[in-house]
Amino acid sequence: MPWHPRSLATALCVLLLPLAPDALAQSTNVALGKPSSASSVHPIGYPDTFGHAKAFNGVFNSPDDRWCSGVNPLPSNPEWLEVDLQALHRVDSLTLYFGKDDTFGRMVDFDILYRASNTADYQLVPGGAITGNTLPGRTFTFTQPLDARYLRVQCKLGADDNYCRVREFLVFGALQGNQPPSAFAGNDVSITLPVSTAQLQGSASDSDGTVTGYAWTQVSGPTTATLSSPTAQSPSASGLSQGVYVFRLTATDNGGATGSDTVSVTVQPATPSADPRAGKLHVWSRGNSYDSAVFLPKDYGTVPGKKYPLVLSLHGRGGTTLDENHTQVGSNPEGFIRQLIPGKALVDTFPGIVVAPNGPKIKEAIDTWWHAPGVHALVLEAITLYGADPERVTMTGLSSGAAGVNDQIASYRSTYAGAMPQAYFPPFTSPICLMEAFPIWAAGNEDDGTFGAWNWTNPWDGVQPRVRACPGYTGEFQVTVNPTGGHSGWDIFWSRSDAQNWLVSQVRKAP
Ligand SMILES: [Ca+2]
Ligand SMILES: [Ca+2]
Repeated sequence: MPWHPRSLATALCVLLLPLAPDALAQSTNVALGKPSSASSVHPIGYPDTFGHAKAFNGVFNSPDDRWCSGVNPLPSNPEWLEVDLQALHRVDSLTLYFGKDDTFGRMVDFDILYRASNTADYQLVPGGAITGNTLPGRTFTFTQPLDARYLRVQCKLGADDNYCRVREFLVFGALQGNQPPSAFAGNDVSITLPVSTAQLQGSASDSDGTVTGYAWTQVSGPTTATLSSPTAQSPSASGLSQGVYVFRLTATDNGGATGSDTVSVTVQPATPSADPRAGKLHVWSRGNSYDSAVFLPKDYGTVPGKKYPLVLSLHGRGGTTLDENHTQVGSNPEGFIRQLIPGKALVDTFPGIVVAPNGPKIKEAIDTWWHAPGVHALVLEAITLYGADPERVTMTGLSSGAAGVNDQIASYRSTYAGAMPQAYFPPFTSPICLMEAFPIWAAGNEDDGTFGAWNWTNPWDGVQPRVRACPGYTGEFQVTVNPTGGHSGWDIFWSRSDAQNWLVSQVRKAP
């Protein structure tokens, strides 16, 4: 018995309306007269006689009013017929009528496919893979309605002459309500001050229409940002401060429906730039009272709150660290600071601050015997001024500079974490065992008359053996003696990496 679409539609309404009278619109043949296409059309009378539109013209009781393929299908290369419903529809059922009568021109093997948009993949309708068909027409009813815009019959085998024939293809359903667009506000953004503008990247799509407008609003943030154009697809947000901002994109479609999405913009604090004096020498002018050459490490100023070790460097009698007018660091400053003049590799790696005061002139010549309270005041001021770590202050000096170091050991030892006197006699403190808690590394040449190697090292009353004999000695008192070289050699010693590391590795002991 042939199927009659009108009685089918009536049957569906009777079935569906009592279930959900308000939710579902009446089911009608929504394929009627809709645009169609086909893989091929039989050339006899093309296109009018057997064109694909014939399958959607509502005439199903006239056997020759049909689509007929132009070639025979293969299972691997089916012939197809497709209708575009022009918008997303709810599809409740399908009915197909095949050849011109019940036997000739049937489709034997075929699939029925659907998709919601032309960017989606085709899917088989439930029960839509048919093989060995013997009926002149078939109906497919779906317990769960399909969301479809495109429907396709894919014919793999026809009866008799193996052409594919569809007299009528009826699609029962109703237009879906307008689907809202989907909006994407872009990937989350992070910027770092001083950059204070972020580019927003909006996009949107609409499955059953077109996107007609964009609107950006600020949801939250530490300040009110300025949007270059709140109705642009991808505006910029400027005037941003440190913190997290959230913006919402709302897209509107041609049916007035909206979809929205949010994006966050994180504004990181600025990376501090290095102090302009970092990684080089500069003059610290103190009104001619121990004006100093100062070295600041390469990362100085980039790490907020970082405390650096500080090394006091004292030159010898007649040496200098500054030029005559104290406006520039001398080209060849004397003392440990000489390791940090431009071009030295240590400039890039030395992790400490070095303060190298310039001795005052006595009459016309530099004649430096360091003034102990004045040097100590300089060190205390430098700790504050340069943000040095008060637990990691050491001192080193050569010759009369080492005498200056000795004076600091004798009078202000609790300020310092260690001392490295070179080419001078040892300090004599009383009682001598007070020295054992204070790290010292002395150096000099045996044949240097001013070094007094004997006083450091002689086994009967040398400072080093006597300190090492103290109860509780902790092994921090060392002397490095070379046999020859006279009154020199300090630059060689200070160029040793173990000596350089020692100066910035000592930590002040509890007094
Ligand atoms: Ca027809
Ligand atoms: Ca829409």
